[in-house]
Amino acid sequence: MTPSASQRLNVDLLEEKYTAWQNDPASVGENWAAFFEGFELGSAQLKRKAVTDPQTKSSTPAQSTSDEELTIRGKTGAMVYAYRTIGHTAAWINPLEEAPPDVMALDIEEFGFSQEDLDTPVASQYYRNGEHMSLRELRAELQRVFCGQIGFEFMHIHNREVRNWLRDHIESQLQSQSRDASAKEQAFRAVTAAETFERFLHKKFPGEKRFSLEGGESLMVALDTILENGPSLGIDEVLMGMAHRGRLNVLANFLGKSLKVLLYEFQQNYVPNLVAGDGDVKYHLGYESERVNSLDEKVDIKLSANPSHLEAVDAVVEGKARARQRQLGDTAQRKKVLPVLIHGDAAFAGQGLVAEVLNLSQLRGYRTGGTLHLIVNNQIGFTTMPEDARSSDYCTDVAKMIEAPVFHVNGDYPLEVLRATELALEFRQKFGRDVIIDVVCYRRHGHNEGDEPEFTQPLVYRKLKKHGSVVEHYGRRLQEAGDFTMAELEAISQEFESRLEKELGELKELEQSGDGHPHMESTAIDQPDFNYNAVSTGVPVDTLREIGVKLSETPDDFHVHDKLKRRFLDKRREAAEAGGPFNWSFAEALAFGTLLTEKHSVRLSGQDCRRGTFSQRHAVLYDTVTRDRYIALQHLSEDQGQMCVYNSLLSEAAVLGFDYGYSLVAPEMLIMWEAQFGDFANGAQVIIDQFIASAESKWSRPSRIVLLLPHGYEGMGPEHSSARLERFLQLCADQNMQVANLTTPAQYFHILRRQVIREVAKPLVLMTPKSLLGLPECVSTVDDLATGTYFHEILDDYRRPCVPGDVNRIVFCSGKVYYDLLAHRTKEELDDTVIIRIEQLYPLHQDCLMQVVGQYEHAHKWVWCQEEPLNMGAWSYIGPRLQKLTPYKIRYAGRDRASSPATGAKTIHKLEQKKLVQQAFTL
Ligand SMILES: Cc1ncc(C[n+]2csc(CCOP(=O)(O)OP(=O)(O)O)c2C)c(N)n1
Ligand SMILES: [Mg+2]
Repeated sequence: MTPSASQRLNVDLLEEKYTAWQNDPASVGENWAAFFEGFELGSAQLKRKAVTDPQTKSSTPAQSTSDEELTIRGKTGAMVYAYRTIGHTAAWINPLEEAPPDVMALDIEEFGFSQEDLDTPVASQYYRNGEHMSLRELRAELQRVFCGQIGFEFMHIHNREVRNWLRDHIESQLQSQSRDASAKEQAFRAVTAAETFERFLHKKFPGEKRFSLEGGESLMVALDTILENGPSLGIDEVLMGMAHRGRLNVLANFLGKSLKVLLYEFQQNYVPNLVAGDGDVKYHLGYESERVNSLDEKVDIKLSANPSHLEAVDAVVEGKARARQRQLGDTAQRKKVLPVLIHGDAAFAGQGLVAEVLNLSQLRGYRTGGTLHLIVNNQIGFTTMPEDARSSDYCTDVAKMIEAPVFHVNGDYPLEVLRATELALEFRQKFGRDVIIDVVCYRRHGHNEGDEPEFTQPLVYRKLKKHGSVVEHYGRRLQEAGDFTMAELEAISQEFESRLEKELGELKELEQSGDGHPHMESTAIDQPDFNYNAVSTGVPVDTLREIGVKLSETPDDFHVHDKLKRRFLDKRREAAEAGGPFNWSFAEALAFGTLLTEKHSVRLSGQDCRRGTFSQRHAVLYDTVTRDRYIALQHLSEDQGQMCVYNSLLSEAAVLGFDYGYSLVAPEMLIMWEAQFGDFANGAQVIIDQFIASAESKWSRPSRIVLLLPHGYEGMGPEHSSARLERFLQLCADQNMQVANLTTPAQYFHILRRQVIREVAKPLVLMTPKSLLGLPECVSTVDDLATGTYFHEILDDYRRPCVPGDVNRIVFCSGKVYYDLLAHRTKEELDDTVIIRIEQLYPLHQDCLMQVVGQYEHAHKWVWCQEEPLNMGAWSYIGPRLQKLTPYKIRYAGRDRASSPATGAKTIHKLEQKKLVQQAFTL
């Protein structure tokens, strides 16, 4: 069999390195050197074994006494290398195991040593600079470093500097493990506060869902370490995302949310103090606070509200962090704002969004300087055990795809969690990369407090009954080491319990005295009521010309592709100078350009959006000789806003989540996410349903995010026709967002500008065109964009073929089909029909619509025409609304009910399209 190209490459590389090492061991780096030393050792032993025992095929090295050709150094190097690489498999990271795993691959015999060698002095130039020690000492030391209560995974990292930095820090921490009494006490306080909080709630509100942290209390030590060490490492702000587990505990004990308020939320008669909307359950709410550490240093901590959908908040937190970094001017280093994501073991291993968000972490348009991931690995997901929840050994293995270091820590050892977090923080600040802390623990109760875990996990839970709490284990060790007395530790527990009792007592008094509810801190953002007031989005003609011309220019020494010069830039210049015609993409560029010169920054992200899926945008031009980039939108004026346009990774959910998060923090910017085709937006359905459509109602968090979704029937098949307009319309209520399907470049220009300029903030879902991008009739002129013009929710028929009183039929439509209808009417000279465009479907400007149709008092035939099948498109949304305005039955012209959005055959498409257009004028 011939080896594959990659295999050949690896073999070639190995040979090359091997030869180099034979000539000069120092020339290949220490890991390769250790590898070859071990390799020579093994192969020499096998050769020897084959000579003495030709029958045996075992690869286990024979017990050796002394071999001239095998150096002690070689064996030692191989052993050190093995501990660094797989030492974590022998670490005692599982608190539910009675002993650490016995890993044969780390037996000294594996490296050619025997038990008689234990007192032999050994050394490797790759460990402690060749320091000599007995084999017994070396083994003990390697065991302590790599097989204690932390399992370090870092040898998968390709970058030598990063890997060696980790190695040196992990190995040098050996000497610095001892902590002073105050650090020990602080860790004890953190786990005790967490345990007391849960036990108190358990006692006072039995059976109430709280998703107890019990078993995973050491999480609080990790958070505490961020607060303590963050400021000295340059961290000013922590943006957090987390799911249900331990959330109330984190709110109370890390973010400092008022205990009275938290306890109040548990009361039977609790009524939320909503600004507007429908609110959410207590364990989904966000919170923001400023915390001060023991050195009096401040850190802002913001926990994002999140939906039940596990891991969906990750992308949102990353986007928020990026926007904050921009606001703080920290875009070069990204050290000041730290994203912290807390995950469950089952969710981290199971949810695809995790991989997508990890994949964002080093990308130009999305990086946030590294995220600290904390896994509350309670070794269960609801009732599902790890063996049914993942195909990997560790729940964290997905993180290796970005070569993140992973520290697995035994959750019964708070000080080890402290150590892992210190290292993780230092690592993140140094390298700007993600790092994972896997706190291996257990879940004391059922999934929630109403669940009986013994139905499904009888053995684990029987074992857990005998397993003391984190506080008990840690407290016992502190006593045994003589650090604290039993009485001192009990006093700390008592202090927390008394505080909770006091808060609950005061709350009851407050209720009894009728003095009202405790003060509710809220992260809600209030905003003005929605209205249809026209927003002045027109721009002076001179400004449009000036910007238009700049958008057609490149620097003198820039080599533009010839076709782009002729067909794109030169045409733009002509249009800019002549006041039109402006096509869709030029109108878009003018909207961006005018906003930028008005000092609003603009961010556009999505797959291939720099060029544009349909080669229409060319926001970034590439030099044909050097591939240098030129972004004309960044060169409009001295003090303009910033134009950020990024091709994204091939994900919908993570990228839309990210941009949505960004939009929450940067309402002054125009933030857009573009789907390659609108169909693909359903890959981000969780972000659309759980955040974009409902976040204002649940959490009072407004957003101005824009979704650009190419949509329209052009015979491109089932997957490139529909952005599922019907789904967006179904999500609409309470003026939660705007959904529009436009027909002119000017309308596009105005709606984009309105999105930033308008006071009220609402997401905007835009069905965007494909064929209209190049349709000669689909153009606007400077008069349509000039001062005094604005966006029209409804477009009356300005090409009306007769006087209003003679109109018999009104065809209503939205989007691209307008041009098909117009062509048909012109061709067939159907001069008793007007075509009214509903440009913004939601919120529907009913007054405006009534005013328009009011002119056509003799029109008894009202038709809704759409390209989509009957069960899709806007019909089921708009039909009943139009019906309210007329006593005559609304007629439907469109495709028949269908399970797939569009046919795969172009010929059938054409026939269907012809039919629906004809129906609009004949039904
Ligand atoms: C996307 C999604 N699917 C399913 C659920 C239902 N669910 C809630 S918690 C849970 C188990 C989570 O396990 P894990 O991530 O290990 O967290 P733990 O509860 O153990 O802390 C499941 C399946 C959900 N919330 N989100
Ligand atoms: Mg779990």
